[in-house]
Amino acid sequence: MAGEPQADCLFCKIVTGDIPATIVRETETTVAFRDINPQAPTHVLVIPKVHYPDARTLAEQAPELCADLLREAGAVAAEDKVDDTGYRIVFNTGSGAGQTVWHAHAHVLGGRGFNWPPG
Ligand code: DGP
Repeated sequence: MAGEPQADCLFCKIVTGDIPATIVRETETTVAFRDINPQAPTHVLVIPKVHYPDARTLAEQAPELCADLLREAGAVAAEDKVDDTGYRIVFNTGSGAGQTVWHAHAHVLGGRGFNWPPG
């Protein structure tokens, strides 16, 4: 259920520290950590501490938390010094779009060039 910790959720376990991660920032409501399979020199995932299965549910049920995620994405980019050159924030939403972990997360990618349209 949205908002409730999920026993079988990988990212809930990163929030609790049961699964280790390279955490780069933490706030009262969010955690940011490096992706295990980076696709760019900067590839950080920003997640809400509370479980929501995807970006749409998060935006609909907790819009202020959704804004926290976007604010933190910018802070990560600034800390990694990729904000001047530009960075990409990606929410894969649904398996057809590549979502594999069902705990809402923003990918923050930077430090290289990007193509449009994305693959
Ligand atoms: P997505 O495919 O959009 O659901 O993104 C999930 C991302 O999570 C993917 O880029 C790889 C990353 N990931 C999966 N398992 C782990 C893990 O155990 N630790 C970390 N740091 N990242 C993980």
